Amino acid sequence: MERTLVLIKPDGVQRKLVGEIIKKFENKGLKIIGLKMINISIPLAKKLYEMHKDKPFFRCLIKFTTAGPNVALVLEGREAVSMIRKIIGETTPEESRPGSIRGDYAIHERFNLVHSADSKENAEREIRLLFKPQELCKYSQILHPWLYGGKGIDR
Ligand code: FUP
Repeated sequence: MERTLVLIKPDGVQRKLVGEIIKKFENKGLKIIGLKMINISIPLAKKLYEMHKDKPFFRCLIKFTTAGPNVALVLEGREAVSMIRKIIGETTPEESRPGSIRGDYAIHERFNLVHSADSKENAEREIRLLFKPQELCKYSQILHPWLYGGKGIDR
């Protein structure tokens, strides 16, 4: 099953939207396999966003990412990377559809509450940056067949 990295950014924590945001992922059927609150150091923030290092907003982005605690999650599910990008919405809040996290709760492109990896490769890279292997939990969920089908339900 595909997995990906999500960060609830410092604005999400300060605005008390952590529960609301996690609820969206859980309601969709995604499984939480890693979860922690972290202060991201400046060097780690620079690694996380290294693809943006030449952008004019890089310095402000690093300052913002390190301005307060983040909540990091590893979520697992079918097509997790693209499903989660849809749930989050577009980078620019005005282009994000109502119903998406940024569409409903964000008003500025930097203070857009949530980050999620944009490809499977980046998801694995970001998971490695933020979680130790032993911090990820393997477990089965009783709901699984009601989300994906299984013996006794559709076969
Ligand atoms: P996304 O994948 O939607 O999180 O967006 P990007 O990877 O393009 O950008 C990463 C972060 O850079 C955004 F979440 C917010 C920040 N950013 C700015 O601060 N200003 C901009 O003009 C664009 C992005």
